[in-house]
Amino acid sequence: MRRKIVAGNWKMNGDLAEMEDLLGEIKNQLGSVDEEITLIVSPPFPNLYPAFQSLRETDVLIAAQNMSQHEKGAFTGEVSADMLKGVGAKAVILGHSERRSLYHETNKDLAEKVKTALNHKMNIIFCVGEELESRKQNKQVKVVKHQLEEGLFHINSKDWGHIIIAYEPVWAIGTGETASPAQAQEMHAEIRKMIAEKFTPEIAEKVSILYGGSVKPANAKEIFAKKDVDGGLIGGASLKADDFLAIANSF
Ligand code: G2H
Repeated sequence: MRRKIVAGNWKMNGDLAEMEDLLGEIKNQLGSVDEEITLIVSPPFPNLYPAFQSLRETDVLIAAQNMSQHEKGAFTGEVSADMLKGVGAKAVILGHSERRSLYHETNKDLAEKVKTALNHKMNIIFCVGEELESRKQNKQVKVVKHQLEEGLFHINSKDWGHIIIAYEPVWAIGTGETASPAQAQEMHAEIRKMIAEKFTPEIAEKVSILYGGSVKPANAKEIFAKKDVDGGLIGGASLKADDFLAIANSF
């Protein structure tokens, strides 16, 4: 059985006090969430360690939102895998569309980051997704395949245990637009097929593939009900404890 995961991507939101409030509310309601569900939160860099301290007694995992491909040295403004692990991050989100579009991260950069993260035995939430133009031209599968082939498929079969994939159609991110459950299922099944063909059907069957893009309590249930959707990467709605946990309870 695949791991069911609900991951909050907090993006650049919340100062320390606001985060402590949010985590306090999340912790108060953790008892309502099925033990089978893995919860992940992704605070901005300065809040990783306080989040780690706050969540010590819980099973909630902490992910960073980005990571350098370099180990150390003259890379102003960058943060290394060792540093992230040192402050309690067990995972990192790589290839989010905001990193790809606003900070020009290429598939080649991501391939390097993936290598570094795996060298440090970090878990990776690897994001893929097409822009509206590609969807209109019905090229979404081709685009996602290219992102996976260039950015992720160089890994060894043994490393798949560290990988979670997030399918986030760019046109559905923070826009209020959501892919229909059928559109999400169709792409998730395609991604699983790509992994089965490049690696093995067994590996493909085990990888958790999350959907991301305007997931909220009102639509999570029908999206998560799809066979190849194993949870969500949640932006805006993860900033409210009630919404985040309602989504976690939507399987
Ligand atoms: C997509 C998603 C989280 P939102 O970026 O990664 O954000 O749920 O706000 O669309």
